[in-house]
Amino acid sequence: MNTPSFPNTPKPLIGVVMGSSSDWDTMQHAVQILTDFGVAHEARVVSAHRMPDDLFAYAEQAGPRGLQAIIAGAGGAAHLPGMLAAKTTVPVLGVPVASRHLQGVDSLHSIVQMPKGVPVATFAIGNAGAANAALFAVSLLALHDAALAAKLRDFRAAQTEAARAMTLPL
Ligand code: RP5
Repeated sequence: MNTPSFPNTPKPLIGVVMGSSSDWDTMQHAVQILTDFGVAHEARVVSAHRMPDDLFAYAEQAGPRGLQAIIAGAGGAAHLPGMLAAKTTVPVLGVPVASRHLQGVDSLHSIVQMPKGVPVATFAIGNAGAANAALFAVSLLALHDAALAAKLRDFRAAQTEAARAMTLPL
Protein backbone atom coordinates (compact mmCIF):
# COMPACT_ATOMS: atom_id res chain seq x y z
CA MET A 1 0.00 0.00 0.00
CA ASN A 2 1.00 3.65 -0.35
CA THR A 3 2.53 5.27 2.73
CA PRO A 4 0.03 7.89 3.90
CA SER A 5 1.42 11.42 3.87
CA PHE A 6 0.19 14.39 5.84
CA PRO A 7 0.84 17.64 3.98
CA ASN A 8 1.52 20.85 5.92
CA THR A 9 -1.31 23.17 4.90
CA PRO A 10 -0.93 25.39 6.86
CA LYS A 11 1.92 24.20 9.06
CA PRO A 12 0.27 22.82 12.20
CA LEU A 13 1.94 22.97 15.62
CA ILE A 14 -0.59 20.69 17.29
CA GLY A 15 -2.13 17.56 15.82
CA VAL A 16 -5.55 16.51 17.06
CA VAL A 17 -6.34 12.91 16.15
CA MET A 18 -9.18 10.62 17.12
CA GLY A 19 -10.16 7.03 16.57
CA SER A 20 -13.49 7.74 14.88
CA SER A 21 -15.66 10.56 13.61
CA SER A 22 -17.92 9.59 16.54
CA ASP A 23 -15.22 11.06 18.83
CA TRP A 24 -15.68 14.50 17.29
CA ASP A 25 -18.39 15.60 19.74
CA THR A 26 -15.74 15.30 22.45
CA MET A 27 -12.62 16.28 20.55
CA GLN A 28 -14.16 19.42 19.06
CA HIS A 29 -13.64 20.95 22.49
CA ALA A 30 -9.87 20.62 22.02
CA VAL A 31 -10.07 22.10 18.54
CA GLN A 32 -12.20 24.99 19.81
CA ILE A 33 -9.58 25.94 22.40
CA LEU A 34 -6.77 25.82 19.84
CA THR A 35 -8.84 27.93 17.47
CA ASP A 36 -9.65 30.45 20.21
CA PHE A 37 -5.94 30.82 21.04
CA GLY A 38 -4.95 31.09 17.39
CA VAL A 39 -2.74 27.99 17.52
CA ALA A 40 -2.09 26.35 14.14
CA HIS A 41 -3.50 22.86 14.28
CA GLU A 42 -4.99 20.03 12.28
CA ALA A 43 -7.66 17.46 13.12
CA ARG A 44 -8.17 14.06 11.55
CA VAL A 45 -9.37 10.51 12.16
CA VAL A 46 -6.55 8.00 12.70
CA SER A 47 -8.04 4.74 13.93
CA ALA A 48 -5.54 2.49 15.72
CA HIS A 49 -7.23 -0.78 14.88
CA ARG A 50 -8.70 0.15 11.49
CA MET A 51 -5.81 2.27 10.15
CA PRO A 52 -2.67 0.93 11.85
CA ASP A 53 -0.37 1.83 8.95
CA ASP A 54 -1.72 5.39 8.93
CA LEU A 55 -1.18 5.59 12.70
CA PHE A 56 2.49 4.60 12.29
CA ALA A 57 2.97 7.03 9.41
CA TYR A 58 1.35 9.88 11.35
CA ALA A 59 3.60 9.23 14.36
CA GLU A 60 6.74 8.89 12.24
CA GLN A 61 6.03 12.12 10.37
CA ALA A 62 4.92 14.13 13.42
CA GLY A 63 8.41 15.31 14.43
CA PRO A 64 9.67 16.04 10.91
CA ARG A 65 6.43 17.93 10.17
CA GLY A 66 7.04 20.20 13.16
CA LEU A 67 4.24 19.05 15.45
CA GLN A 68 4.99 20.13 19.03
CA ALA A 69 2.35 17.87 20.59
CA ILE A 70 -0.33 15.40 19.55
CA ILE A 71 -3.71 15.37 21.27
CA ALA A 72 -5.14 11.90 20.78
CA GLY A 73 -8.68 10.94 21.74
CA ALA A 74 -10.14 7.46 21.65
CA GLY A 75 -12.75 5.33 23.34
CA GLY A 76 -13.01 1.74 24.53
CA ALA A 77 -9.77 -0.23 24.20
CA ALA A 78 -8.10 3.07 23.41
CA HIS A 79 -4.76 2.14 21.83
CA LEU A 80 -4.31 5.28 19.75
CA PRO A 81 -2.47 7.54 22.24
CA GLY A 82 -0.16 4.79 23.49
CA MET A 83 0.75 3.52 20.04
CA LEU A 84 1.45 7.05 18.82
CA ALA A 85 3.68 7.60 21.85
CA ALA A 86 5.46 4.33 21.07
CA LYS A 87 6.40 5.62 17.62
CA THR A 88 7.35 9.25 18.32
CA THR A 89 8.99 11.35 21.02
CA VAL A 90 6.61 14.23 20.28
CA PRO A 91 4.55 14.61 23.49
CA VAL A 92 1.23 12.76 23.32
CA LEU A 93 -1.73 14.07 25.32
CA GLY A 94 -4.39 11.41 25.70
CA VAL A 95 -8.11 12.08 25.96
CA PRO A 96 -10.38 9.23 27.07
CA VAL A 97 -13.62 9.41 25.12
CA ALA A 98 -16.75 8.18 26.91
CA SER A 99 -17.75 4.75 25.64
CA ARG A 100 -21.28 3.42 25.39
CA HIS A 101 -21.03 0.50 27.80
CA LEU A 102 -18.40 1.55 30.36
CA GLN A 103 -18.82 5.34 30.13
CA GLY A 104 -15.14 5.91 29.35
CA VAL A 105 -13.60 4.21 32.38
CA ASP A 106 -12.27 1.63 29.93
CA SER A 107 -10.84 4.42 27.77
CA LEU A 108 -9.27 6.12 30.80
CA HIS A 109 -7.61 2.94 32.04
CA SER A 110 -6.40 2.06 28.55
CA ILE A 111 -4.72 5.44 28.15
CA VAL A 112 -3.47 6.19 31.66
CA GLN A 113 -1.95 2.79 32.45
CA MET A 114 1.04 3.06 30.11
CA PRO A 115 3.92 0.86 31.21
CA LYS A 116 7.06 2.65 32.40
CA GLY A 117 9.16 4.14 29.61
CA VAL A 118 6.54 5.43 27.14
CA PRO A 119 4.43 8.17 28.71
CA VAL A 120 1.06 9.50 27.64
CA ALA A 121 -0.12 12.59 29.54
CA THR A 122 -3.68 11.57 30.32
CA PHE A 123 -6.60 13.93 30.85
CA ALA A 124 -10.14 13.60 32.18
CA ILE A 125 -12.83 11.59 30.41
CA GLY A 126 -14.83 13.60 27.90
CA ASN A 127 -15.24 17.27 27.07
CA ALA A 128 -13.26 18.63 30.02
CA GLY A 129 -10.35 16.35 29.19
CA ALA A 130 -10.36 17.44 25.55
CA ALA A 131 -10.43 21.13 26.47
CA ASN A 132 -7.76 20.69 29.14
CA ALA A 133 -5.49 18.75 26.78
CA ALA A 134 -5.64 21.72 24.41
CA LEU A 135 -5.02 24.18 27.23
CA PHE A 136 -2.02 22.10 28.28
CA ALA A 137 -0.72 22.17 24.72
CA VAL A 138 -1.17 25.95 24.71
CA SER A 139 0.80 26.20 27.96
CA LEU A 140 3.65 24.15 26.44
CA LEU A 141 3.80 26.43 23.40
CA ALA A 142 3.50 29.51 25.63
CA LEU A 143 6.83 28.66 27.27
CA HIS A 144 8.48 29.96 24.09
CA ASP A 145 5.80 32.40 22.86
CA ALA A 146 5.27 35.54 24.94
CA ALA A 147 2.13 36.61 23.07
CA LEU A 148 0.53 33.22 23.64
CA ALA A 149 1.53 33.32 27.31
CA ALA A 150 -0.24 36.68 27.64
CA LYS A 151 -3.39 35.20 26.06
CA LEU A 152 -3.26 32.30 28.51
CA ARG A 153 -2.98 34.69 31.47
CA ASP A 154 -5.96 36.66 30.12
CA PHE A 155 -7.95 33.42 29.79
CA ARG A 156 -7.21 32.49 33.39
CA ALA A 157 -8.03 36.01 34.60
CA ALA A 158 -11.39 35.91 32.81
CA GLN A 159 -12.19 32.59 34.50
CA THR A 160 -11.29 34.07 37.87
CA GLU A 161 -13.55 37.06 37.31
CA ALA A 162 -16.39 34.81 36.14
CA ALA A 163 -16.08 32.70 39.29
CA ARG A 164 -15.99 35.80 41.52
CA ALA A 165 -19.16 37.04 39.82
CA MET A 166 -21.04 33.80 40.56
CA THR A 167 -24.14 34.13 42.71
CA LEU A 168 -26.17 31.50 44.53
CA PRO A 169 -29.98 31.16 44.56
CA LEU A 170 -30.31 32.08 48.26
C1 RP5 B 1 -12.73 3.79 19.06
O1 RP5 B 1 -13.93 3.12 19.13
C2 RP5 B 1 -13.06 5.21 18.75
O2 RP5 B 1 -12.10 6.05 19.34
C3 RP5 B 1 -14.44 5.43 19.29
O3 RP5 B 1 -14.40 6.09 20.54
C4 RP5 B 1 -14.96 4.01 19.48
C5 RP5 B 1 -16.19 3.73 18.64
O4 RP5 B 1 -15.89 3.96 17.29
P1 RP5 B 1 -17.05 3.91 16.18
O5 RP5 B 1 -17.64 2.54 16.25
O6 RP5 B 1 -18.07 4.96 16.60
O7 RP5 B 1 -16.40 4.24 14.88
O8 RP5 B 1 -11.91 3.26 18.09
